[in-house]
Amino acid sequence: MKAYDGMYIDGAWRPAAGPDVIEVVNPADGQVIATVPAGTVEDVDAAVRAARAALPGWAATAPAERAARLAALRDVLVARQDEIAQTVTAELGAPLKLSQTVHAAVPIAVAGSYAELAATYPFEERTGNSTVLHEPVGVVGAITPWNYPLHQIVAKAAPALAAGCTIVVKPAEDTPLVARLLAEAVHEAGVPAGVFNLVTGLGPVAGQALAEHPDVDLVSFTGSTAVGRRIGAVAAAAVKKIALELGGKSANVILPGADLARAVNIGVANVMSNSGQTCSAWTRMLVHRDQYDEAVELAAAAAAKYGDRIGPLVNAKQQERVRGYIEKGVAEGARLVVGGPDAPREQGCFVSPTVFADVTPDMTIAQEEIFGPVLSVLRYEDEEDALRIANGTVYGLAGAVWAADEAQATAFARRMDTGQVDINGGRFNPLAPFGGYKQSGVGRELGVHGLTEYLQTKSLQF
Ligand code: TXE
Repeated sequence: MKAYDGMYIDGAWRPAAGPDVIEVVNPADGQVIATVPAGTVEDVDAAVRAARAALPGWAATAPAERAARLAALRDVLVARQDEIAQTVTAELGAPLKLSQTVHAAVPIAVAGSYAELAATYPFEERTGNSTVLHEPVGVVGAITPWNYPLHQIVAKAAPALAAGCTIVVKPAEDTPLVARLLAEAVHEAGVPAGVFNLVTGLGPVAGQALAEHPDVDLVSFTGSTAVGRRIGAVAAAAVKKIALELGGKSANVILPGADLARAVNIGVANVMSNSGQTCSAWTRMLVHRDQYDEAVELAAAAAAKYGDRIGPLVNAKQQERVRGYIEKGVAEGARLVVGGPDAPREQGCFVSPTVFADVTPDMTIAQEEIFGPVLSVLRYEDEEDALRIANGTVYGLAGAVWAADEAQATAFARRMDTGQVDINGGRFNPLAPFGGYKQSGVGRELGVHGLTEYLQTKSLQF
C-alpha cells in the first residue's frame, strides 16, 4: 500500500491543507492499494489561484509552442503506456488488455489530435472588415468520473491547453492514481507551472468547491445527471460557461436485412466492454419482431462467453446499484435470459453479464442508465416503431444502426435524436465530436468542436 501525499499545484507536489485521506481500493479483490489526500476548499483555492496566475502567460504562448507541449505530453504517455494500463487495472479493475488498448491508447490518440489541432486551428481569422480572435475562455474547472479515468481528464485538459486555458482537475475519488500519473506526465512534458493543476478529493467537498469557485470561468463536468444538474444550476447563477457530459441509454437498431449475427455480437461486446460502465454503451438492442427470437439467442450466447473475461464494477455501491436494476427488470416482467442479480464471485465487485428479453420501452431498465453489463433486447414492428423507441428516452448520447444498405442505415441515423451514431459498426475517431442531445449533456468533446468549447470569440472592426 502506498500513501501518496501532495497535490500537483503550480508545477510542484504540495502538501494538502488538511489531514484527511481517501483510500483507493482495487475492486477486483477489495484490497486497499493506496491513499491520496482528500482535498479541501483551501487546496482548491490554491490550485485556482495558480491557474489564474499562469493564465496570461499561457494564453499568450504561441499556439505552435502549446502544440509542442501537447506533442511532448503524448510522447510521455506513450513511454509510460504500460504503467498507465497497470494503474487503471489496479484502481478500476479493468482487464489489462482493455487498459492497454482503450484506457491508455485512447488518451494518447486524443493528446496527439490536440497537438495537431493547436498547431493548425485558425485562432485568428478575417471576415469582411473584421478580425475575429478565438481567445481562451480562462480558468477551467474539470470534474471527472472513474469509468475511463485517464480519457475523461485528457478529453478536457488537452483541448483546454490547446486553446490557451489553464485548468484545475478534480478526478473521481475511486481513480485518482492515473490522474496523478497524468500530472507527472504533464510536468515531464514541460508544461509551465500553474497551467495544469490536480486536486484529489471528494465530490461534495473538493468537487463542489471547484464548481462554485468564483474565479473559475468554465466548469466541464462528466458524471451523473443528478450532480450535473446541480453544477449546471450553480454555473447558471454565476453566468459561468459550462460543459456537461452526462448519462445515456443508447439504442442499437438492427434493421431487417442487416448481418444479424455480426450486429448482435458487436452490440453485446459494446455493452459488456468495461463491464458496462460506458456512458455511450448501446444498452437497448432493437430488433424486428421477425428476427427477435434469433437475436435473443445470439445475444445470450455472446453474453455468456463474457463470463470470465469481464472485470468488476468500480465499487460496491455501483455493484449494488446495478444488481438493484436487474432485480427491478425481473419484477417489472422482463425475461432474464443470461446472468442475474447474484454476484458471480465471493470476492470483488463483479456482476454477471446479463441479457433481458421481452423488454418493453416503458420499463425502468429500458429508460434509466444502469451502468453495468446489462443488455435489454426490445422488439419493434417497423422502422417508424423502431425510431419511436430509439428516441423515446430523456437521453441522446450515442447509438448504432445496422442495415444491408449503408444509405438506409444513414437515413435512419439522421432521424435519431442523439449525438453520435455508428453505422454498421463504425470505428472510433478521436476527431469526431462526442456529446449529448437532450438530457445527455451540453457541449461537445473531442476534435475541433471540443476545442471551441474552451474558446471565446472577440471581433475587431476596422
Ligand atoms: O457519479 P458522480 P457516481 C453515472 C452512472 C453511474 C452514476 C453514479 O449512471 O451509475 O452516474 O456514479 C464528482 N459537486 N455516471 O456516483 O457522483 C465526483 O467526485 C461536484 C455516468 O460515481 O456524478 C466525481 O469526480 N462534484 C458517467 C464526479 O463528480 C461532485 C460517468 C462523478 O461522480 C459532486 C460516471 C458535487 N456535489 C457516472 N458529487 C458518464 N457520463 O460517463 C460528486 N462529484
